Amino acid sequence: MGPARIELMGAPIEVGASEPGALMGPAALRTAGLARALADLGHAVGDLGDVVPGCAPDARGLPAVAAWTRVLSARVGESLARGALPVVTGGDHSLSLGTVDGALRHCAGGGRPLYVLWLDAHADFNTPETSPSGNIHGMPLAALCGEPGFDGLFPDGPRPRLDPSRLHLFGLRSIDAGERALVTARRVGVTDMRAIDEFGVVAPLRRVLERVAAAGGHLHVSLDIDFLDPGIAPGVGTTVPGGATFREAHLIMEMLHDSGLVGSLDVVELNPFLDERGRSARVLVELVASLFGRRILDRPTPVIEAVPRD
Ligand code: 6HN
Ligand code: MN
Ligand code: MN
Ligand code: MN
Repeated sequence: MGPARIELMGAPIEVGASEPGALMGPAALRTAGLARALADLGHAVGDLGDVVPGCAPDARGLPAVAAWTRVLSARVGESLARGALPVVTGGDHSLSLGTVDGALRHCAGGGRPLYVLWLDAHADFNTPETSPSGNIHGMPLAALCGEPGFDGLFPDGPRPRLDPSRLHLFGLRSIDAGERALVTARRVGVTDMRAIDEFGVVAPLRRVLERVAAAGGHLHVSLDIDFLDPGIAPGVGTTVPGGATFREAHLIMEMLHDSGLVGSLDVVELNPFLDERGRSARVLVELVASLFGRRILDRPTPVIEAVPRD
């Protein structure tokens, strides 16, 4: 049983990053055939187009990110209320301020706990005070968990916070000193690359999924393309060596599919300007298709590799 309907939305935001180009990410994922790949699996898929923020196109800094956060939170909330599974493509990782806020509000309304699996080379747990770069895409989790310094970012009124103990960072291999102190103090779950090298992806991920299942939770997955090794996904402004292999990432996607727990998904940080002939976009389409049920044995032999019959 899959979701009733998958709703794709583009979030061409790049104000949260210093490297320009991520605003082309949603377009590149369309060109790489994301919607078709999911429809070919038998899912009902709607591409709702790009989300439009209520701010001037040249707006910068926190006010611009706040405009994106508000509209994305509303769109994700509406999608979940329709019973659909929203997939938001970016765009830099500050877009998750909106998508996770929307999922948090939806879950709070239904009395369900929200869990977040953050597949990323980075912790994205800086505050304006701890950030060495000032880039907001390195801060969304601190803001969502209620750290100070983010006034005016979220819609007005009371806001459900992300419980840091329901957040799991997976694939971590680059963290700033200030955010490391916060991640430790807030008891965020971490499976860093060292743990993956030692134990593989299966045992640590299974523990995360079992917790979500036992709590009857909604799992929001945020896939930052820099989780992957730059050798297979060079199209991102913040590459860090030593990332996940295709086989590791693929297995994670299959486990997520089999769990049936994923309720919303972000695919972020693809920067087509830095990509090589669409490789990174294609890898992302392949991984997202696996998360939605494509199996190794369903993949037809590419014509070019087929053995001639006579
Ligand atoms: N991302 N920790 C660095 C910073 O500038 O705060 C890198 C953040 C990267 C953000 O990859 O989504
Ligand atoms: Mn729901
Ligand atoms: Mn990130
Ligand atoms: Mn990252």
